[in-house]
Amino acid sequence: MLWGPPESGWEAFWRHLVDEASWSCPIPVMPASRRTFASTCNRLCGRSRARDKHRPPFVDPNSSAVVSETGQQLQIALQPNTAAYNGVYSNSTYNLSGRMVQVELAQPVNQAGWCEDFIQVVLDANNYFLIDAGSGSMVFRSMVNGVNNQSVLATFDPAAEHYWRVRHDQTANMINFETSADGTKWTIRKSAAVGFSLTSLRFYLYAGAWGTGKGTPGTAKYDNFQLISSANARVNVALAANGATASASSTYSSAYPASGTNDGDRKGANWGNGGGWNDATTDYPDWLQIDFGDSKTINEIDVFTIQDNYASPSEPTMDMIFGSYGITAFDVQYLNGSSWVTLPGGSVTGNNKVWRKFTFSPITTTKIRVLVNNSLYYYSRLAEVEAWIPWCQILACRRQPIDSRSRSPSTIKLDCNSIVLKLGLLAFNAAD
Ligand SMILES: [Ca+2]
Ligand SMILES: [Ca+2]
Repeated sequence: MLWGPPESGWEAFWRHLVDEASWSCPIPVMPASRRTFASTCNRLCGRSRARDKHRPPFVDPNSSAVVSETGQQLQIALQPNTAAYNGVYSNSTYNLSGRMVQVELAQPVNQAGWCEDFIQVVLDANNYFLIDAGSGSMVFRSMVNGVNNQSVLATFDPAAEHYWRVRHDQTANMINFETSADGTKWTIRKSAAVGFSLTSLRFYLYAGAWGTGKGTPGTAKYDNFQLISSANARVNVALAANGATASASSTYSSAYPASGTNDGDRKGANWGNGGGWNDATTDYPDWLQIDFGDSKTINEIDVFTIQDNYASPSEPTMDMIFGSYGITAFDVQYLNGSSWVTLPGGSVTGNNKVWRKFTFSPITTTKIRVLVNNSLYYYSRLAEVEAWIPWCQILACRRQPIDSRSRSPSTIKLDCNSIVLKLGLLAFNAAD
């Protein structure tokens, strides 16, 4: 029987797309119109929801496709020669703004025909994003107000398209459909305008077969489902725009203010006119401090000193070196209670790099500083200081108990830097 009614957190319900024979609407004929199948389903989904707004579409415990969790993988085993769909979806809704949802397709169903794998990000039956692999090809679909905008990748390679994701690019306000062989390097397969509100979406993972099914349909295996921030959504808590304040041990004049180091410009443009900090003493140490204004958890600090061509600086790269005015020895520190502590690996000597990046296990603090022990040409000079929060601080990610009926209540894994929502927390249970 079905679990009822929806509860907070993740909980899976059986999702079953009814056998084609029981549909009242025309069923597309394999293979040319396979691509219209999901939209047909979703028309029916809308009808289903009209009966019970709390239920996802096609919740049906009688699907022959068997959903299970094995080794923290979601597995959906299709039955021979049978048209049936099944899977799981998030009971809670999530905000996709500035985020991306991704999954590893550890094993696709038989690609010889009739059978398909899906990830779907759903507002309602007429508004959703979908990635689908079936019959050896892939579909990337943006459905907005019932209008289908999709692209087809003619050849689905399970190794090359091993990871799938739907990513919201917040800067461009576009949805990107992407695939990856290794989960690191991604290829954009389709981009589409957002088209509907992203603030309250559900995630579906399912698989199935239509038509006559297949004699050996296989089993879909999904793993490493994640909802994480899009790359451009990281937060620099050192920015004045984010509430931080910069101060310094001394300032040469009002033309070289500490506030030049947390204005978002790494180059130090407008040097001598507010673009960066220059201290007032020819001895050391000096310090440049960033007060976050609140306690923040960070795992990366970036320090940018002045470029040789300070009158016409370019965007810094990790390889850019200086030989004229930059800081050559410094400690990157954070406030621990009332003491300044140097970060692991945060003590630098012999520096000639314009940009130094420091990454470390997350720390929580209210202030950081750069303690300058030496520099070229008499004074300490900094163009920018950044402090970045880890992914897990960006999401309002809740580690909450799994439904008590789950057989695997201990399989939640939250990785601090990526927030891995292991599929084991999808609390489906075949016995229910
Ligand atoms: Ca700056
Ligand atoms: Ca000094």
